[in-house]
Amino acid sequence: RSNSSRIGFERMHTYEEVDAYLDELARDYPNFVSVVLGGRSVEGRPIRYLKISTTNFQDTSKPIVMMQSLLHCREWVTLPATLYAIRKLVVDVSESDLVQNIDWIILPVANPDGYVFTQTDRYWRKNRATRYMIANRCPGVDLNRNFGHGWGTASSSNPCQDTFHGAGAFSEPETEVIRDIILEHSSRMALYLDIHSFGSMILYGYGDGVLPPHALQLNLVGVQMAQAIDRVKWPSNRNYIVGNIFHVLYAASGGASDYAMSVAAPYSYTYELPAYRNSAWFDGFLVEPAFIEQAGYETWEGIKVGARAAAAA
Ligand code: ING
Ligand code: ZN
Repeated sequence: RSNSSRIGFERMHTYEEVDAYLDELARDYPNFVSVVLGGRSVEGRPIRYLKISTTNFQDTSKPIVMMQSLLHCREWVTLPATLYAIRKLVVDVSESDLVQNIDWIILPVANPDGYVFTQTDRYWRKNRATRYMIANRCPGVDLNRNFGHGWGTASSSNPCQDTFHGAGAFSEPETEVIRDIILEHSSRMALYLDIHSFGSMILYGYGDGVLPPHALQLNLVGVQMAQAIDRVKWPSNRNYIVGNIFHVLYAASGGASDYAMSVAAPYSYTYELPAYRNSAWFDGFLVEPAFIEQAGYETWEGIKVGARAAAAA
């Protein structure tokens, strides 16, 4: 029977492979996993996500954990981190409390057009919107500047920039899909994780430096997640930093995790996974095959801690 554990961690996987894998999981675990078509990308690709639940999302007393990867398509290592979590939750069921007590929503490829494009243009970050082009140049909107919290206040209005924010909040179909998932489940979304790379950080809102009233709890759980990750790393690599987006990184508006926190999830983080190389700066986006599984394993340690803390809160 089940073949679906065959998506491995010895190499990266394409959009098509991941999409097929979601169908396999839904077929092999029909009472546990379903695939939902959230919408379509600018170029028409399906944006599909998994719902994982022992009670078919019917038990409205359960908290929900949502996670997504590849909103920025060059951040390839974020995909195996998400696939690893799926494996642990669905195939291995190594931590049964996490599926008994929590419903999960997992969106592995949040920017499918961009991810396909990075097969030939490796450092592309944005989506592939063409309607803002100037003299046939500069496609793309930064999807992590296109969400509705503080939109346009710390981002670029220049389509040629990597932080171009688009025509308005949720002007892009890719962010609309995520917004609709968050709003549909806002009453019980306990934790939202937007997985990026790189920098070894666990970041919380808001991107303008304003802290929410529960910032101390956000920081505390973030530190617990970071410690759990660092515990499984080589001592020389114990380097996770936890803090507010603005205070530890830079000002940024319209981010996904800010939006999720403002309307739904009390615990909402942007993960910056580590760079698994350290020569040139841009090398941090490249992924050494030997580190793919390690990235999944480390990240999962943090996800477990965050999920349990948020579900118990
Ligand atoms: N970093 C994030 C970026 O979009 C971030 C940092 C986090 C911004 C949360 C806004 C909100 O710039 C990467 N590596 O993409
Ligand atoms: Zn990113």
